[in-house]
Amino acid sequence: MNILFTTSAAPEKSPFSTSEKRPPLGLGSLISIVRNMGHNVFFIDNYLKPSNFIEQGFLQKNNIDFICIYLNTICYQDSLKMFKEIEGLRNKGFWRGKIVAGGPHTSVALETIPKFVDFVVQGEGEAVIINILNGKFKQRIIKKNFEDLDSIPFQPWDIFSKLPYDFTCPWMDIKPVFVMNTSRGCPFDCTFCSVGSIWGKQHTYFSANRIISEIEYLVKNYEAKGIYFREDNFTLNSKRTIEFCERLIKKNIKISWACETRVDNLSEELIKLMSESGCKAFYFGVESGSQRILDFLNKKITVEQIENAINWSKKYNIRTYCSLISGVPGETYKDYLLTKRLMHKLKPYSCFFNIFVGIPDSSLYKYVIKNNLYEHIDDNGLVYLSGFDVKTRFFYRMNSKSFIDFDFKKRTRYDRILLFILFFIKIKSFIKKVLIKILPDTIIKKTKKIYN
Ligand code: B12
Ligand code: SF4
Repeated sequence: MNILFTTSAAPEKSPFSTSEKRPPLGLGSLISIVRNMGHNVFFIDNYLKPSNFIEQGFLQKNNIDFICIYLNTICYQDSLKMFKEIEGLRNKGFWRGKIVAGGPHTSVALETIPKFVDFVVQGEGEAVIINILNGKFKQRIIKKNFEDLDSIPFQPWDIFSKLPYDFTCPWMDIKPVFVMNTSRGCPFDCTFCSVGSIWGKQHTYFSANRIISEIEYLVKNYEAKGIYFREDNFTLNSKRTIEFCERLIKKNIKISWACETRVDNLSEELIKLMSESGCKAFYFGVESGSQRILDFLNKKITVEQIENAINWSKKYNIRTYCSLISGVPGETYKDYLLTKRLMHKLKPYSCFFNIFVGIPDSSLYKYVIKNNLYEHIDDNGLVYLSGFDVKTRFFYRMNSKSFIDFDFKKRTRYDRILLFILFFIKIKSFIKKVLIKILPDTIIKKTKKIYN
């Protein structure tokens, strides 16, 4: 059979960055499984590069039997457009194949998926994809967990490596860096995160051996210099982390690697071992330097754990990136200052403030809706709190219209302080500009010397 796997294009405006283009690893697993069964696979990544393949008759020309689409909430408007175009073809009798939808959006907003979509897969696709293609499923909505992650074939790197994905990692000065995802599910329940409702609390993972085999394959066939573990929490299972590092060292595999992790499951001893095995960077979900906000987010970490993790990482030459959040309900300017001061004190390699936007099905989302704390909900169901526009100007130095077409009006006390600071910054730069214009060059040079 001819099977097409595809993704949806990113919207023109989005409160989440859509500029990082990496191979879609979930679809990758399914592509490899379907190929191994002898089917003919096609792949179009509209997120990487939008195409109007449906209009151009791709489905008819290639006799596609099944179109398998990855859905996420941010890109869902484009998915809807695709669905409607495909159904249009079917109604006119131009195409007779089936539509299969999967990906995070199927778990968080099932009700938004049109009834004419033939199969909707929630959660993992590995255990069900073959039976869907074989016509063994009679029900439309399917959910079946998959335990044996080690049995998943390697990613279709032959396809992915030829496409213009980002094969770098911002914290490693090497190339090519390949992304891997080696675990699923998270036992934590951070209120702003929707991973729990997509994957559940059960944590399943590739064994250290399975990860190392794919790394060896990437080194041998694609001259991989680095691996970036782009997943929720690479180090959740410490036993696996230790085994992974020890094997890399024992097998003398010279690869640099980076991972996303939490500050609470790292000890100095473990960081030392990770560094010895080639670990070069950590992406930490730090979120805040205010214990009050960390507790409100149910992050289950302490400021002390943040300090320890960053200081130990520095000691063993591991770069740290801290992902921060601002604009959650009840946050004050003082909370922001605590975060800012913590970052100044710890000096991570880099850090970035993300402005809170509620993702459907997360507990904070439900809390915001229940207590009517939002000022706007967009077409995808994302919720925006008052002052979103002030915070985009303050944290991103951008107008909120670059992210969402909406006029925010209400202000919290925190917003008013940020507005005052923005005003002060504007005045300062205005005075600077005027002084540069009116003062003679010699004085400006002298003042610059003094200040430098
Ligand atoms: C790594 C990652 C990225 C990477 C790589 C993305 C990628 N496409 O692989 C980058 C940085 C590029 C990225 C970008 C974005 N991401 Co992201 N990302 C993740 C992360 C941490 C892991 C993704 C992953 O590899 N999962 C493992 C694989 C195995 O799972 P999977 O991709 O979901 O696929 C499985 C199933 O969903 C299913 N399936 C998927 N598609 C299909 C299709 C069919 C037909 C079938 C049958 C089954 C099926 O089967 C697959 C195998 O089991 C997740 C969090 C998470 N734990 O999932 C967030 C996550 C998926 N991202 C999210 C978001 C919002 C985005 C962005 C929209 C914005 C952003 N910058 O964050 C973009 C969109 C990119 C895109 N095209 O999808 C959200 C999605 C929420 C939602 N409700 O949709 C998540 C859940 C994180 C969160 N904030 O909650 N992301
Ligand atoms: S933010 Fe990370 S640790 Fe918290 S629930 Fe989400 S995936 Fe788990």
